[in-house]
Amino acid sequence: MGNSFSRLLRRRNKEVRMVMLGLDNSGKTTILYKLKLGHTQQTVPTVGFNVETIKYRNLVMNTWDVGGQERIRALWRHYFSGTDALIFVIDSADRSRLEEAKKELYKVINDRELTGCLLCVLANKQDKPGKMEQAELVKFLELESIKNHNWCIIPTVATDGTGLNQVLNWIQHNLN
Ligand SMILES: Nc1nc2c(ncn2[C@@H]2O[C@H](COP(=O)(O)OP(=O)(O)OP(=O)(O)O)[C@@H](O)[C@H]2O)c(=O)[nH]1
Ligand SMILES: [Mg+2]
Repeated sequence: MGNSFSRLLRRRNKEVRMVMLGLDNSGKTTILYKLKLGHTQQTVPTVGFNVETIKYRNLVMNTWDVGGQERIRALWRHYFSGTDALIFVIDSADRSRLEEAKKELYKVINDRELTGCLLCVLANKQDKPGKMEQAELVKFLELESIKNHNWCIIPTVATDGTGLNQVLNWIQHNLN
């Protein structure tokens, strides 16, 4: 009885580590605070990181949001160790930088320290004119070629929260 109760407690409080990466201005910090607070915060470019604990169903998600400016991308790898789920955020409307985003995505997911972690690609800013749609992004980013990660792509609008629940839901379903 006592045993199964403590097992239940442990299960109810499963801690996971999520890391959010992506180019600067893609929407990572907006997502973090929308998830944490339920509303949109004014953001400034992140120099360093933000970290918040997000409770979702049986999970306690320690969520790291790391600044994406080019000169600080070399720091990303310091956040990899022990990551259960990588959320890679794309500004779907910033077509001139999609190639750069793709390059950074593959650099990250081929890092040994991220072997086996879940990969959730967010096609963010779907509210913007000229955005690339999900199906087109799958092709452009060649996601079908990814064999070393369980991956998904989810269209989102961070500013109003569209799709964010689906992100947490997919991660929760696919852990274990
Ligand atoms: N229209 C629209 N704007 C968004 C969306 N998501 C984020 N933004 C805006 O994009 C800008 C950048 O958002 P941030 O969350 O600061 O971007 P970031 O990825 O944290 O950037 P770095 O910290 O520099 O890496 C802000 O003005 C947000 O309000 C979205 O889905 N739609
Ligand atoms: Mg930021």
